[in-house]
Amino acid sequence: MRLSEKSLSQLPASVARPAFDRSKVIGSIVHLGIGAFHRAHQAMFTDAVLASGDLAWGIVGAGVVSADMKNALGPQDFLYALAEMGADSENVRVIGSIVGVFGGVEDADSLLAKMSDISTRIVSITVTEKGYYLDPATGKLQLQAPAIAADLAAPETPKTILGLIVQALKNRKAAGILPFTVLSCDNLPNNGKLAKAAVLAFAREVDADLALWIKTNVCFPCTMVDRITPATTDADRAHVAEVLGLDDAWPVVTEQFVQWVIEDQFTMGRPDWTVGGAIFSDEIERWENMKLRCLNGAHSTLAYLGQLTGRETVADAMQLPLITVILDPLWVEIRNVLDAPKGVNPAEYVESLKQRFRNPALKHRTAQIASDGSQKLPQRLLAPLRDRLDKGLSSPMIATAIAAWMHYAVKMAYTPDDGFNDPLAVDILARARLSTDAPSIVDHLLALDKIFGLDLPANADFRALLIEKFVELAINPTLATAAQIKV
Ligand code: CS2
Repeated sequence: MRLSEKSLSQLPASVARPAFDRSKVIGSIVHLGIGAFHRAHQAMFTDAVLASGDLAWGIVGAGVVSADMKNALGPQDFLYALAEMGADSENVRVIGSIVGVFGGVEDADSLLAKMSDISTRIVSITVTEKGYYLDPATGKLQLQAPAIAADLAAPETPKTILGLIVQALKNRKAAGILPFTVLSCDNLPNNGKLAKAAVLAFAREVDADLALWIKTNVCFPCTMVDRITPATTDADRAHVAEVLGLDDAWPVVTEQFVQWVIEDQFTMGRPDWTVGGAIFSDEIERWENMKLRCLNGAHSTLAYLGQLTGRETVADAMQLPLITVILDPLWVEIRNVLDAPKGVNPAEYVESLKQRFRNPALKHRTAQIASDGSQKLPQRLLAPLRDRLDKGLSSPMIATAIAAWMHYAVKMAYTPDDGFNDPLAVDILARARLSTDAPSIVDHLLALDKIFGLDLPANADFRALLIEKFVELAINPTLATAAQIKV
């Protein structure tokens, strides 16, 4: 039997479920990008708000590219199980904060209508780094990206998140309805500011007055989001079905740790997410930098080294002495230029990350984290690198991490069943194949200005260090780097 409103009563007593009247919940938050992360994170915080008795804040989700989530959750009244896994304990609960899901391009018209409606007070987003169509090095909107160009050619029938947000705001302005808040929940530094820059750049192309109105009237709070949430597997589905005694087409498996820090700027009010443990703070940039550099920076490093050592999951990669020998000093380099939030001890923060990465219950694939490197390296590793360069400090471990990404790219360039996911894949792989000589490979990849800007390739000391680390990794017998590389 399938999980649904009707079958809730059959769940074992150990499984917590919504105790509020879901039929009274108002869908006032539209969430764009309803994947596993959103359902492990924001939807859970919002579920706590509803459980506290405030039914004004339900979520209407949208799969921006596909209808898969709508098809999975629709038949189960949008309920799903959230399995929070620790090293030796687990907690499975049913979340009820999602009250509707739009699916992909075919629902774009109804999604736009909902976003234009006065009932929508917040539009939140998790579309990953590349979903903002910003150039990673310059932060400029990629007007030539096919999806953006298509939306600009037909702005009244938008398909991208930027087109949808701008057109919905245009409709609201015309109807005299207050604008919603745009709440970015992606792993980008100053995510609210970047979302604002992307929306304004798009709006300027459509209507200069509208752009000005958005600039003056719409809030784009920044947020720091954190919860390690691997993609759901069939094994997860089977496990959750066993615990529930019911089938759930798309449960979420996550860790027990969760953190959400939000800048408190909302145009039409907001739920009291603190009841679920969220923090409202005006130190958001510090929180974001600590998380992006310490957690995500190390995560990417582990993912590339894990891929080069044949370790499929983060927990497996954490067992390798080679990796911890690199990670520990990497964290020191990052921490030395970190401006941590008040009251947070970065050394303790890093210790807690080690525990989280070692969690054997999470099968977090290094291949998943290794994807989209071009979009991730700048904020995760290049930002602390630049801070160190400004202070005249050398960064051998950050250079090692970047060299590991380069080796991963070269390896994938020579792997016939290409599994290299990156919006810049074609360019990266072509450059990785241009030469077999180690220093030239580094030069060709370092010349990707969309990732490294113009400053890093021009820095002779950094270039030399990067080549040194690239060669070190190439001759390390525990790493399976591409055989073609000549050192
Ligand atoms: C990961 C993140 O896939 C990745 O790049 O580093 O998704 C990470 O698991 C989350 O940011 C943790 O909050």
